[in-house]
Amino acid sequence: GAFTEQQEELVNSSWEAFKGNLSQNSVTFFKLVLEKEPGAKDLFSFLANGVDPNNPKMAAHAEKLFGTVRDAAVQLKTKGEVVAEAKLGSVHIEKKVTDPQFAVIKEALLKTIKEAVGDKWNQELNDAWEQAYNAMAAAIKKAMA
Ligand code: HEM
Ligand code: ISQ
Repeated sequence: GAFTEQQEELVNSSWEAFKGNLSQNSVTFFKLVLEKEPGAKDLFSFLANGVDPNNPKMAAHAEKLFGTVRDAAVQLKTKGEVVAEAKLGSVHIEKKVTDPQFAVIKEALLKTIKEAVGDKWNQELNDAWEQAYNAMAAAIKKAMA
């Protein structure tokens, strides 16, 4: 269905909550990713020695990922569809990213948002992030094809 202004606001406000505690939220996120996908440490050089909260690269990558999903929400609201930059296709081809990995990242992202917003979490908030993620994942896969 259509992506509403209210859904975009839900994503935007929780994106601010995510960034407000970026370091801790990044740790939460990467721990969840590694639990489900231990091989991720071979994809991201800064994970080689486990989750190090003091490594600025970890927070930078998490911010980039969550920010790109937030951008998907903006695109959905303003033009009703999501287009990924060509570079996003080539990066993920080069890293041989698979469909099951897209599902792992989604679950970890949704759980991290839930922790980041605390008692402001609700199903509508979750659905808005999930819709934005699904649309960006589809756009990246299209750019990979
Ligand atoms: C790189 C976003 C899914 C692994 C990137 C970059 C972005 C991004 C923005 C940086 C591209 C650049 O350098 O300009 C996303 C989004 C995803 C997604 C929005 C889902 C909707 C995945 C999945 C995996 C993955 C499922 C596999 C676990 C990687 C890797 C890099 C990368 C390994 C290169 C990191 C580096 O060494 O700099 N992604 N990604 N991505 N992504 Fe994703
Ligand atoms: C996928 N793409 C870009 C950045 C990421 C950070 C953490 C986990 C997965 C990612």
